[in-house]
Amino acid sequence: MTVYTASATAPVNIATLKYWGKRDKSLNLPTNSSISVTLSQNDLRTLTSVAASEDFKEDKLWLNGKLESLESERTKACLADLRSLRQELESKDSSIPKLSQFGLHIVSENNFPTAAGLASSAAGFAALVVSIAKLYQLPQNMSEISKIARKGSGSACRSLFGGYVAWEMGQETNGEDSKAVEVAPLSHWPNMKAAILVVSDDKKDTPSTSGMQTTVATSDLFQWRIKEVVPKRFDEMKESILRKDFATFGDLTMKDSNSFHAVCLDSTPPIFYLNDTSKKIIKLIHELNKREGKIIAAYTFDAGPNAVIYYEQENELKVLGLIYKYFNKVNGWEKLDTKTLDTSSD
Ligand code: 2P0
Repeated sequence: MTVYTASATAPVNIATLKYWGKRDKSLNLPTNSSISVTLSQNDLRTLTSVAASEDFKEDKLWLNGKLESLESERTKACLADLRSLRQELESKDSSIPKLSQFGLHIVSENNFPTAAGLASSAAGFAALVVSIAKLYQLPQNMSEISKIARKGSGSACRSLFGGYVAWEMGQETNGEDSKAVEVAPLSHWPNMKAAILVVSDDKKDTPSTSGMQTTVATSDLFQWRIKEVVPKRFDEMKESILRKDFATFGDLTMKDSNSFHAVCLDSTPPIFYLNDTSKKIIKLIHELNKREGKIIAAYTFDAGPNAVIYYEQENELKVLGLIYKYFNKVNGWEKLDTKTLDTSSD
C-alpha cells in the first residue's frame, strides 16, 4: 500500500488589533480587519502530520494523542475546500494520484498545554490546512490558503505567515477577499519580544464565537469601534510596525485591547475576560511607562485573563524585573507563570 505523507508546523499568533465580531458566521467573515504578531516556531506551535492512502476508508484525527471527532462543520469546510482544489489538479493531470478520493489520517500536537488559555485553535487550523495543502501539492500562495484556514477559525488565517500579519476583512459576501497578508517578516523587527503571563489556566468564561455574536447583537459601542476606531487604527498600526516605532505600536496595542474588553463589557449580558490580576498588570505597565517617560512595554489580553507583554529586547530587564518584583516574590501578589518568547527568529 502506498501512503502519501506531509507535515507542517504553525505558530500561535497574538492579535495587537483585535478580531471581534463576524458578519458571516459560517464563513468566519469578520466585522473588522485585524493585525497580529506570529510567535517564533520555537515557541508555541502546533505540529501536524497527514497521511493519505487508498486503504484509509475514512478521515481520522488524533489531537495530542487522542482520537477526536471530525464532525465539526469548520473542519469539514476546510477539508472540502482542500479536496476540491486537489480535484482541480487531478482533472488537469491524469498521471497524479487521486489523493482527493483517499481517506486522511491527521495527527496534530501542540507543544503547549491546550487548556492553558492560550490561542490554540489558530495554530491548530493553520497547521492542519498547510499540511494538507502540502500533501496535495497545491500552489503555495499563503494568502489563498489563509482563506481556507479562516473557515476553520478566523484567527487561524493569520498564523499562515510569520511576523507581522494583517487579516483584511474584505467586502465580498463569499469571503474571496477576506484573507491574511504579510505586513513585515519577523526579521524586520528583530529586537521585539513577547512575554506571556499565565494568570489562569481555567477554561475561558465565554467561548469567543458565542461572545462575538452577543457583542454584535447587543453592543452600541461596538458599532463605533468597527466604523470609527478600527479602520483608522489599522492603518496607523501597520505604519508603526513598518517604522519600528515601539511607542506608537505599544500605545495602539494597549488601546485596542482595552477597546475590545470595553465592547465585551458593553454587551448584554456583559462578558468579562479580565480578572483582578489582569487589571494589576495593566496598572503596572502604565506605571512603568510613566516612570520611563515613554512607552517601553505594551500589554494585550485576548478572550481570557492572561497577558501578553510586548517590549524591545533592550528593555527586558526593566519590564520583566518589575513584573517579577510584584508578582513572583514569595509574599507578594499572585504567583505568575512567566514565559518569555522570542519573536526574533525561526
Ligand atoms: C483575535 N480573538 O484577534 C481575537 C481577540 C480573541 C480576542 O480571534 O470563532 O478563535 O474561531 O473565528 O479565531 C479568537 O477567536 O474565533 C480571537 P472563531 P477565534 O485573536
